[in-house]
Amino acid sequence: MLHDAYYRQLERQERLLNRRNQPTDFYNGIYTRWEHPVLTREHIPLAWRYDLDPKRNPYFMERLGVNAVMNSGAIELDGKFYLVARIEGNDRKSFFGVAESESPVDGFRFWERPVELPDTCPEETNVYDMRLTRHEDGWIYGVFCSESKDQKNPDLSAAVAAAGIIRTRDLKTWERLPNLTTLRSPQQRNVDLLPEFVDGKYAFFTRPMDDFIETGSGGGIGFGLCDDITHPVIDEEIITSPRRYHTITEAKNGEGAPPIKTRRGWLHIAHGVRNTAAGLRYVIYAYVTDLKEPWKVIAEPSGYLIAPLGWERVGDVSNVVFTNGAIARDNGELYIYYAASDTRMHVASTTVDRLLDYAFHTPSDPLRSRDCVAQRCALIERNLAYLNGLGR
Ligand code: BGC
Ligand code: BMA
Repeated sequence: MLHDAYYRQLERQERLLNRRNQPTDFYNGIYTRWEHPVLTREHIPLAWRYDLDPKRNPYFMERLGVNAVMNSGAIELDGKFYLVARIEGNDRKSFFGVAESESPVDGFRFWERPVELPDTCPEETNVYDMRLTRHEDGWIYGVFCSESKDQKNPDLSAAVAAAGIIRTRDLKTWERLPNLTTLRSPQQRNVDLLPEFVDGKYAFFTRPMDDFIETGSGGGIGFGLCDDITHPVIDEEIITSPRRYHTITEAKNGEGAPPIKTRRGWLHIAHGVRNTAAGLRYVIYAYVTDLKEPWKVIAEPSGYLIAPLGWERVGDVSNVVFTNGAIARDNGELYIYYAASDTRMHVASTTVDRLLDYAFHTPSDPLRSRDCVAQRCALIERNLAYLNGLGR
């Protein structure tokens, strides 16, 4: 006999998992925001949190609580949608779990067990934020952050971030490769693998950093090539999307979902960070790079694509939206999975065509108030002239 509370919790969870999602009335013409989060800690199977045996757990209490479900990699396989979520226990350690659905916007259910990464780094303390790339070499790669205590620094919080790499064909069996070595950057986070070879080499978007938190001299999102993915070393990194003073990327930026191949270029859905009196503010922005020379930015709309709105603003790390997974379907639909405030996963939907229109026709940032107001006045003048023309 299971505990009464088990049946009540199960029923509650089933209601949540079967709940249909619907678009909100948020409008900007660029994407649709959906009402309900696609994954929360309430989606975590009860068997991952409770001891179900009433003899061992007479009070039916959580033995291993889950604090948050966020920053998920995303992929479509054989018509089904998969999110490889970052699940953070009450103990602050993160791990990965695969959630599957027939629909891109609701119905996500975790598989029976979380992912057990091959343990190849004894010093590794925490893993998070997996980016999934279906590579033309036939593998699906997961690139994630592997974090360890900085043994050289006596500061208790000093840590080292590196890019861990695993690969799979079915999201079930994972082979772990050595962590990425970037010869010129001591630390890495937010690394994405491009789905195609460049000059016959594996191409990574990186985020050079001097330190665990501060990017320091790291000028923005980097790009580098590596010959052998089983011994991944990048010598030179060049900067693609730079950080800029008094923009949404001033403090940091980094790749989000792995770049999406489109007829006009590689579409990037990245994140930018600025510092404020209330702490770091994370927003999502988009840019496009050249198909043949993927390090060259060819469209750079100004400002953010998605910023925390309403209840998205509140959570464990408030004022954050963060993405590391999107699904571009063969029919042109595009689903951007983003976490709100390091707490839960949301989805926004659009199409690749719409985002390309956004990327190529949103003016770029002129960087000064004076020029920004001139840019806006030019829009207003064109609109007044247009409306006048209609009146005639
Ligand atoms: C956290 C990440 C965070 C990073 C930098 C890590 O310890 O787990 O969520 O992005 O620190 O602040
Ligand atoms: C980071 C990321 C994310 C997180 C964000 C906000 O640097 O790598 O894990 O969502 O900070 O805390």
